[in-house]
Amino acid sequence: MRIDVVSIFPGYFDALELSLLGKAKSRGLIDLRVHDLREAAHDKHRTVDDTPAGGGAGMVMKPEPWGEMLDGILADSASGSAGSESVPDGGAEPLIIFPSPAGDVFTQRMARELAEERHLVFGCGRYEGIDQRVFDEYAERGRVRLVSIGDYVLNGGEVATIAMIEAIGRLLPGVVGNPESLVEESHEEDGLLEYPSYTKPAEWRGREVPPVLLSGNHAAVERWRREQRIERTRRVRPELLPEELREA
Ligand code: 6GU
Repeated sequence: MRIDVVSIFPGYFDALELSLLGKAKSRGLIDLRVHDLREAAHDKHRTVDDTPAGGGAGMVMKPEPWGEMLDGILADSASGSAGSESVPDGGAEPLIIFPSPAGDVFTQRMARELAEERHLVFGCGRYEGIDQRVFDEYAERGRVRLVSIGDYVLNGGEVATIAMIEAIGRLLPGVVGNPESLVEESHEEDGLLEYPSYTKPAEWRGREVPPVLLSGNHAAVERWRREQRIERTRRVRPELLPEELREA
């Protein structure tokens, strides 16, 4: 998958060099390109923001640098450098995602959908947001989505973008070594939260690993884990419980 990120703080994305995602990048599974929006601002001070039309607090991101940057990325994508060989939706045009608290909420389901894309472009806004005409322009020319990572406010789209890239990236073929570890976890398959995990030693500070996990009885272990998942979900996130597990 190709991923382009546009931001005035490209340094945020150094974090994606670490761990599993960094390895996926160096192995060529993820082609991540981070762009500094200021490279497309041509005045002496490389200005990317201005006062809001109609007045009010804060600053708004100017449309021209966004237009130049996104035009360049879209032209490059169309010229065929996004590696259409290895992805199911390899022929599709890029999807532009603007992280925004006003967007659709990002979920594991959305991560799975986005993992099918050939080319994602993340446009990270700062300040009070980006001039509306940027969204309108690219929605008219192609595919645009506003996406929120939850009901709280961040200072910009960078941290939200990192979260989304990590959730999407780990679903790409070959990124996670053991694909089985993708199946049993929270929000996957049946929508239940994860069961608690333990390792050695069998006793630590007087706290024991639940005996069933040391019993060697595989069926009993599976039963216990499922009960734990249901109990935890009922306690912490009752709204996630599937209909048939709800108590009247
Ligand atoms: Cl995607 N952006 C910002 N600025 N704040 C958020 C968010 C995104 N998602 C939740 N809060």
